Amino acid sequence: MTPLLRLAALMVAALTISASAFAQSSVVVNPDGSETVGTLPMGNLPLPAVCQACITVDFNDLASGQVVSPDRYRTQGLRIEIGPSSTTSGVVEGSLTDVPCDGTRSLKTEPFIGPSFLLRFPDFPHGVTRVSLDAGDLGASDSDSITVKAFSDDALTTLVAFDIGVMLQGAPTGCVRLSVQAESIKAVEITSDSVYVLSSNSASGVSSYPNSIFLDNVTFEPAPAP
Ligand SMILES: [Ca+2]
Ligand SMILES: [Ca+2]
Repeated sequence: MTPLLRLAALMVAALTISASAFAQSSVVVNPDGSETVGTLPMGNLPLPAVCQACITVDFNDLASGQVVSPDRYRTQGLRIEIGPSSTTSGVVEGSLTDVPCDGTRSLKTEPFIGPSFLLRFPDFPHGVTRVSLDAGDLGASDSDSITVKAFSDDALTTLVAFDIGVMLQGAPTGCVRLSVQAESIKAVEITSDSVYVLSSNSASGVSSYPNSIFLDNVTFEPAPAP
């Protein structure tokens, strides 16, 4: 076994342990440090970690399939765009049904597969210091390796923090809570490498569904003046 294969085998073993733990508990801390939050009855999801001056947008004001203009949540300091890592163009809209994170409305893109989410905080001159969010998918479906990247500039050239969460193929409906922290975050892109493996013995047995995730409970803390 080559070192790379051995590493891959170890990762699969760790993820398998994580998956079996998931089946027994609604909240699991994954090997990468993210938390897996199962679908819980409305109102039972733990609130985002308390922080002073935090602002949370829960998207519960949206109707099913309602298109979200980029500045809909601007009064709360949040702008939502389609991200540059998208594989197709699209729009952001309210989830249709069977929402995965806490039984409430979440965000999806239309089309569901392809467009990524980009969050900006244009009304805070020094950006925000932390962003947490819930991201996930309906089960049992593809695996979603979800990445949150935080940038210190509007042009997305300087990466200052990132977080990763994994939802395995076949995992039940659920979300991972991911968070990034830095002195000044101006923008956050959320992407997912999502694949469904029909046959691990054949490249043609792997289907890709990039960025096929739901998003909910975006929480952020405005940065103070330096
Ligand atoms: Ca919600
Ligand atoms: Ca997916």
